Formats: sequence, C-alpha cells, structure tokens
Amino acid sequence: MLRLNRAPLAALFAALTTAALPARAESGWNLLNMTQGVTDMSRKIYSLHMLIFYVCVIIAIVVFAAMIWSIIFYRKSKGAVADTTMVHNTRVEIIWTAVPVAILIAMAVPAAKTLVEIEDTTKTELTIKVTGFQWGWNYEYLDQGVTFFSRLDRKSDAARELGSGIDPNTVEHYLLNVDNPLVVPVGTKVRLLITGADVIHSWWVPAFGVKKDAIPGFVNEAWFNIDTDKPGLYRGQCAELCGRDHGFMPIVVDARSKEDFKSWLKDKAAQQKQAAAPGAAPEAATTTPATADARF
Ligand SMILES: [Cu+2]
Repeated sequence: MLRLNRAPLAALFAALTTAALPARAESGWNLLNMTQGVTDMSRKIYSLHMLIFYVCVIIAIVVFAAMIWSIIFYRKSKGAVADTTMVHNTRVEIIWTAVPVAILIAMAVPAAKTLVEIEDTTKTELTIKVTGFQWGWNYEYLDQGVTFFSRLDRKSDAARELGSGIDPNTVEHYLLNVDNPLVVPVGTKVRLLITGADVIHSWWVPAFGVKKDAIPGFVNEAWFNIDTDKPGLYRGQCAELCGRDHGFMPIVVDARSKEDFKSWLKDKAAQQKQAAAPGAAPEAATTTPATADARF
C-alpha cells in the first residue's frame, strides 16, 4: 500500500481554508478536496467539481479495466493474434469519436449553467471596489464613500523581515492576517469591482468560491452572498504571482450580521469624514501608505 504522509498538506489546507472556521473544520481525506465554502455559489461549484470528478473516475475505471483485461487475457504468450479488422475500421472510429464528444457535451451543460450563474451580477445590494497594489488591497464602498487600505498585519510583517529574530510560529495566523479586514454583511449579495493599480493581482477567497484577476485598466466583476448563519472571519490570498511580496498580501473578510455591518459602516463613514475635515489629524487606518502614494 502506498502510504502518504498527509500531515504537511493537511496543515497547509487547514491554515488556508479552515483556520477561520473551527466549527466546520474538515478532517481526514476531506482535507485533500475542495472546501464547500459558505455561499450558495461555492456549494454549487463544489457539486459541479464532484460531478465532473465522478465522471472522470467512471471513465478511468472503464478504460483501465478494458486495458488490464486485454493485457491479461489477450497476450501473445496465450496465443492471441492481433485483430487486423480493427485498424481503420470506420464503425469503430465513429464510435470512439462520438462517445467522448457526447460525454464532453454532457459535462459542458452543467458547467456552462454554473458559469452563467457565477457571472450574474444583477440584483446586488452592495458594491465594493477592490484594487490590488504592490502589495496589499484597497477597498472602496462606492455608495457610502468609505475607503481604506488592507495590508499584512504588523506582527507578521515584523516577523518576516530577514534576521528579525521573531519566531513565526509565535505569530498567530502568520502571513494570513491583515491590519484592516474587508467588512461585509451576511445574507447580502455583495458585488466586487476588481482592478489593479500596478501589475496583475488576483482576489481569492476560497470559502466564497471567488477568485478573480485584478488587472490594471480593466474592471472585473465578482459577487458573493454569505449564508446568514455563517458570520465570521474568512481568509484568502493574492492568487496571481505579482512580484517580490506576492506572498505577503493576504485577504481577510470579516462577515458580520446586517445590523453589525450597518453600524460599522456608519461609524467608519463618520470617522473618515472627520479625518478629511480641514485641520483634522490624519487617521492611521485610512492614511494612504507611502508605497501607494503615487497611485491613489
Ligand atoms: Cu498580488
């Protein structure tokens, strides 16, 4: 029996996908699979993935069974003679072309249906512009005038420095925490307008089934609607190799109840208005970071 040491893989998956969800922690072989996520869409993507996976498993079983059966029972030492009528046999060629085409079409139907749903950004209730930059994210609540930067948290940032002397194991959610998470309400269709300020980044949160490139000069759309009963912290990362600090621009989404979100947004808007008033001291959380000065 082939024995796999799954511990390192398991740790990686746990850190990326389940660290924020202790109540729904996956275990055993599930760690090797996609997670089901916390949105209707992410579960649909998961079901599609499983459906296609099982189709592939059945095809593999049929093909390998035919191959192994032929090798065992029709080998030369058993006196088997090649059937030359199979070569350039029109009927056989039509069958082994038509069958895979039919299978592909059958798989394309549910795949296309899911894709159309992923792209359906109608009836959204909240729009947030997401801008990737080297190296972090800027979030802008378009209708509320709230905007802030989200970057690697200071503890991780200090520990990652060469010769920092800080043991990364002592830093909670090392390289997976940010200073200002994206705050969103649950049970709400949230639309993201995703773009890039310098190079191509990608906004990826596995639990929402969302992964969309942030390309300078283009605005990509994505949406998610988190289950009402699943507020919490969800983590993600930049998923497009974007330069030196690509590994240091995590994403954290703080999903709150509608009431909590409303009061957070109100406070934040008031806070930013005050900070923008003449003579007000700049507020640390919303001040443009030095590295992004030129771009925003
Ligand atoms: Cu990036």
